[in-house]
Amino acid sequence: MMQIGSFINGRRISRQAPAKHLPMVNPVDEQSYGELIEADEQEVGDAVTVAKNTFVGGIWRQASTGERQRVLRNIAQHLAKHVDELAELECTDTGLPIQDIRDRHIPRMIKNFDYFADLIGTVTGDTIEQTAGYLTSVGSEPAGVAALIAPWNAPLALASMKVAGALSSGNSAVLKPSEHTPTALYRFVELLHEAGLPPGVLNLINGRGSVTGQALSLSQDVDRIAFTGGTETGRLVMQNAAQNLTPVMLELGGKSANIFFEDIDVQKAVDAALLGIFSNNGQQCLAGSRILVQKTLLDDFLTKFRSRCQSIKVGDPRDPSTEIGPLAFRSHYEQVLKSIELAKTEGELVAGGESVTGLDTGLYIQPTAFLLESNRCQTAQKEIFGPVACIIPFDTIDQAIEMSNESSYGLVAYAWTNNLQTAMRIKKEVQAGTIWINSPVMRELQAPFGGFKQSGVGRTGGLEGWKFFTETKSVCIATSHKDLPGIGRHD
Ligand code: TXE
Repeated sequence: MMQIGSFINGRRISRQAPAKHLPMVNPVDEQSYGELIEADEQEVGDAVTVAKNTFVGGIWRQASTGERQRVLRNIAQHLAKHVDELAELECTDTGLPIQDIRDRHIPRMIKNFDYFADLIGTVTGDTIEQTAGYLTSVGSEPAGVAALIAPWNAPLALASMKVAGALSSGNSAVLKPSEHTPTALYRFVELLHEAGLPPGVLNLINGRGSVTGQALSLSQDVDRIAFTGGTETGRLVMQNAAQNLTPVMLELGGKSANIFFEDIDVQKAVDAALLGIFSNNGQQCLAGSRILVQKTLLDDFLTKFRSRCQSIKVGDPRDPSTEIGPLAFRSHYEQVLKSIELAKTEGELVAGGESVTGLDTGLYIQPTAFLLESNRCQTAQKEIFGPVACIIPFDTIDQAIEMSNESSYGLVAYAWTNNLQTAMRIKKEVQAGTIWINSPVMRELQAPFGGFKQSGVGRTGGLEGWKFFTETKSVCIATSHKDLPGIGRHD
């Protein structure tokens, strides 16, 4: 049986002390395919210490930019040789459709390393000479040890962005995957070492958030915490970080508006709405989970949306034709079913509304949608993180903007219109970190990603995301002789 524990200082750790063993479960059949050996506080401390010592030792921190670029590019090439293996592990862990993993997640993972390799070749500092006789240089340095806490909904794609971002400037790191999805990231870390990453630079610990994640986020030797996950957990991580005043970057949940104006072709609207809510099994922070439809378009939209929901292929994620796989793990699946029951009391069922019958095993839920009268009910306000859409009608652009913003979240928004003025108002007035207009999700690598309001703190990716893992240093040099006041010298 496969066993996964920590990977510290370039080596698999086989724990001697008694440890908690957690089953690793495939959401397709709920069978255990291995055991996760949880890192306790002591082992978390060991990983952080190794990361810190490696940082201080300088093997990576002091490597030239060219050397770090070479390793990062080697990593990208090496990962590209292991697509099949990584895709299968990720599919077993998460239940995400394998085709999606191959087409979207893995290419993104590879590009993250090439992108940050390129970026560090362009970073420059400033010199300031406004005061005569002085030259001040302003530059950035790696911050130290980065704690990288990853989620379960897209482990490779999301963790690799943090890893590549943190390592590119010379930091060391400790990565903690979600306890629900550890295997692909374990192999990923091994592959990075095979590609030439020096031991001790990236260390991996595994276990539950309440044990392993908690110890990591409370560690005094951690200099940055980058977290992706739920808003409630994010709040906890920020509280932990506050103990040591450790800067945090939090990428949290969303309940994003996907707005359809009446001038858009209804077929296109249905395509875009389905893609926005049902990609990634509905488990994505950037889901367009509130579908706002202008009333004049509504009847036609609902008819077509309902019939398309019924023909979506839900099933085994290993089948390349599957469009929606099982939810990632049982407690989450049960939570989503609970949200569906609540929605039945708040809105009108448009499609789905049940777990899938006819499949012998697996955590499958029908593609589900509700028509809601109000944007204020719980179903419209709470992130469900499954294949469950809310459809809410509106009359005017003012109402659409107001509803989009009437949310504690502000991660992304989508809008579909052929009217330039409408598009420009959305761009200006919708409160979200990223807005896609007439566009499916397209994560430009240079563009920072993150949320307004309770969708997060800071930005991941791009130059802004990269800077999070650095400290800014100003160094002032006197360029001419300076007479000093000579305190206490009275001759
Ligand atoms: O994720 P958690 P959960 C949302 C989504 C979902 C909800 C809850 O709505 O239903 O969050 O998901 C680690 N200290 N998203 O509870 O707990 C944990 O081990 C340090 C949105 O399953 O946020 C895992 O590695 N770490 C989302 C990571 O945090 C802790 C992605 C995320 O898990 C910790 C996932 C602690 N005290 C869920 N407790 C997105 N933004 O894409 C847990 N963790």
